[in-house]
Amino acid sequence: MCTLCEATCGISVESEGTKVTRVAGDSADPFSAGYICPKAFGMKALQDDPDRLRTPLIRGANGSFREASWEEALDVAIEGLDSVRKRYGDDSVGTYAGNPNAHSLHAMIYGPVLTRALRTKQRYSASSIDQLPKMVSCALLFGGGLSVPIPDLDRTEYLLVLGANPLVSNGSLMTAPNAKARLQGIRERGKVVVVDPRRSETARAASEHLAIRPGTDAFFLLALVNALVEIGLIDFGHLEPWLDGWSDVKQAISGFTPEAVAERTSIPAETIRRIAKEFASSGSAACYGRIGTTCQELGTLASWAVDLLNIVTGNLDRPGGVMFPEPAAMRGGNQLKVAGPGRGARFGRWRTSVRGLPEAFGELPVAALAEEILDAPEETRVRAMLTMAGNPLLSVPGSARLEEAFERLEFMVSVDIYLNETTRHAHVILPPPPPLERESYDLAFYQLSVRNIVKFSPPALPRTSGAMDEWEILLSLATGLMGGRMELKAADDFLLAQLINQEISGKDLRFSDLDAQAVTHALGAQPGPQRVLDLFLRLGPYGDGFGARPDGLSLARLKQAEHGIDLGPLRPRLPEFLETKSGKIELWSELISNELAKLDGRLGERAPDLVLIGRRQLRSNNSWMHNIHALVKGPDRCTLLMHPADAARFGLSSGRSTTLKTRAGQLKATIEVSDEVMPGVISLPHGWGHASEGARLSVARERPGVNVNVLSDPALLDVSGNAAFNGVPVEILPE
Ligand SMILES: Nc1nc2c(c(=O)[nH]1)N[C@H]1C(S)=C(S)[C@@H](COP(=O)(O)OP(=O)(O)OC[C@H]3O[C@@H](n4cnc5c(=O)[nH]c(N)nc54)[C@H](O)[C@@H]3O)O[C@H]1N2
Ligand SMILES: Nc1nc2c(c(=O)[nH]1)N[C@H]1C(S)=C(S)[C@@H](COP(=O)(O)OP(=O)(O)OC[C@H]3O[C@@H](n4cnc5c(=O)[nH]c(N)nc54)[C@H](O)[C@@H]3O)O[C@H]1N2
Ligand code: SF4
Ligand SMILES: [Mo]
Repeated sequence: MCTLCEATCGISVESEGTKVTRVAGDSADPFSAGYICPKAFGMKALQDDPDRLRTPLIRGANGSFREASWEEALDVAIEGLDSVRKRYGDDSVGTYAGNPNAHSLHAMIYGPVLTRALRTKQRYSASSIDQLPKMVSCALLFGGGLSVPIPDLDRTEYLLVLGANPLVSNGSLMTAPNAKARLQGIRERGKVVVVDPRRSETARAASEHLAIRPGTDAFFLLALVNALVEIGLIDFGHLEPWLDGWSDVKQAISGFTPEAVAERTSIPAETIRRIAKEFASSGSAACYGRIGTTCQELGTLASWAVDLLNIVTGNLDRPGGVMFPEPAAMRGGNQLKVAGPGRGARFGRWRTSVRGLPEAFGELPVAALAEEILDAPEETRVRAMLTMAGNPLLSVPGSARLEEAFERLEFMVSVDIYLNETTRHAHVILPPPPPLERESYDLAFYQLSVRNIVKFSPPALPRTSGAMDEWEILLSLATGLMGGRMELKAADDFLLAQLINQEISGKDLRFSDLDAQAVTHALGAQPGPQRVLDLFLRLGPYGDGFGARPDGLSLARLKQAEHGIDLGPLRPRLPEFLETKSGKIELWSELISNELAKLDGRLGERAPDLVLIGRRQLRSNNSWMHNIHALVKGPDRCTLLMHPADAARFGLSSGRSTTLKTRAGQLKATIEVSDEVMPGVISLPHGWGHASEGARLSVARERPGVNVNVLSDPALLDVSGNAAFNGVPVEILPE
């Protein structure tokens, strides 16, 4: 399984000894059927990359790194973090978990163990620069942040896409290998409409593209709902008995008519009316929004409005609409829910000390990290950081300030495979093996998949001798920080015993008669992530229940299915996915009411003259695959797209560079004039800017590009605390 993005494509890896000779698509994979994208070949290049770290590094007093033994590096890391914590308290150590954690079985299980060991409230992750608004809106509507409805891509007759480019990203919050073919299938059955300020690759392959002004998706979506009210096409269908709050919503949104929002969105009223009618009268329809709708100032409201449209047309939780996957192994989320009222959503249990931004799902918004290091009062200041598989210095808004902040840290540890823009600030870097040297199972993304799937990949290659596995690194740090390094097998046995108790005494009473000792025995003595996965699978919805259902799933059985097992299309799950206090779908809430008031205030506002949005590229993977020659060769891709009319008014042309300025910073970018973007909108990809002194990225350095997040403004946030990368007002400075 390729672990580079959410699509989870099956790959076949051929090797001679420890050398990969070939990577190809696995045509027997029941989900991806042989499909791969160019990044999959990067798995081999990543394995071979001489710059990839293979031994721990310790930074000396002169600032340069030296290789160290695992024992020494772990001791220095633990001692350094512990000493800051002893001097200033638990919250003086911050943690940041980046995107690749979600793709690692090891990190998914042992990362949280390490974070808990630190006992800090200063926890950050890439969630708050990504999907947090969708999690908040799902928590409000359904009670759980991971209860995200997924488009039933293979059955829907009408797909309305806002701010997503699955032909390039390969799908996100929508695990769907070969999105291109699946979208083509929808076009053959019906229609695909893409709403995006840029005529993206997906827009070009769609039936229709609507260019929308950045940040105005909530206006557009609510106007669609209003148009349906007006023509009498609201039809909740099977959802009717489960809805709460529609009359409040209906009243609060009534001002956002197609006419009222047309100019603001730049989509004509008659087009809005037509799309509304098409969506509601289609046999089935799914509305789907991604980065363009989450990473904007009204991200939570836009994400909520996406599902409002699905709900008022009866398309939630039915085939061809948006549905809730039922993963084989994943604690929490959609799995093994018991119908009945739940605890509902709670946010803001603690706050950042400078801006008072609320906690959500146990984490704080990472756009606040720089000030928590630089400006917080002495007593609450962050003085040390632990980063795990993250590159915040290229990924988080306000990079210049964050750089200054990281320079100020007293101590820093990074678990990472590269010495890059972020990890160069660390005192100790601990590199896990590359993906092909470890087993994988996607605990996160089958929670978000367009079909129910299970796949397990054993390590494709033997682990390099002397290397430590990712789980061993994380658990060693955790035990060290909990009171002293412990023998790993004993620590893992202890952890497993805790998990077994949680699982069999959980709210699902199906397993309450299981005996913990028998379960422990059945899972075997070999420590590590595999027996934890086995526990999850066996107690999961398809599991063998340790004997209760003899033909059910276990890891041993899954291993026999080399290419994975297709568990079938998504099935309706109402009401078992509901965890709201009322036990219903709660359409109305205080947060939504406040956001609607905000939206109302913006209706009459003039749009900024020029705004910045982002874009992804097929051969790029956020910030960290740019050291692979095959993926970066060719012309410079870090270009600023600008509409010909804007180029003319600023006197600019392709190939020239210009200085851009925002409230957060300024930088020079190379122009690419193109009518792909709408007038008044410019686009720059993220993840570039590899010119940092001291990073060990010899290939990336040759085509450094520029770091767009110098321009992104840490003050532009959605109500969830998520960064608004899209719709940032920009000025072009005269040369
Ligand atoms: N302007 C702008 N900024 C954005 C975005 C945008 O659209 N526009 N998108 C945002 C989004 S959606 C995301 S998810 C974030 C990503 O933000 P981050 O997660 O901070 O950054 P990545 O580029 O994914 O960096 C991954 C890091 O993990 C390391 N790594 C890779 N594989 C492994 C592994 O197996 N184990 C370990 N321990 N380390 C590994 C890499 O060397 C790298 O340092 O960026 C966000 N930033
Ligand atoms: N090749 C590749 N694949 C990736 C990644 C990668 O870096 N490279 N990153 C992975 C990650 S971490 C993620 S989160 C996913 C993201 O997956 P996607 O969200 O599908 O990817 P993006 O390219 O960020 O698409 C966002 C789209 O939103 C548009 N947009 C910008 N502002 C607005 C707006 O205000 N309204 C609307 N309607 N549209 C807007 C942009 O023009 C862009 O086309 O991709 C994943 N897959
Ligand atoms: S789409 Fe590409 S990067 Fe994503 S899993 Fe498939 S092969 Fe890997
Ligand atoms: Mo992401």
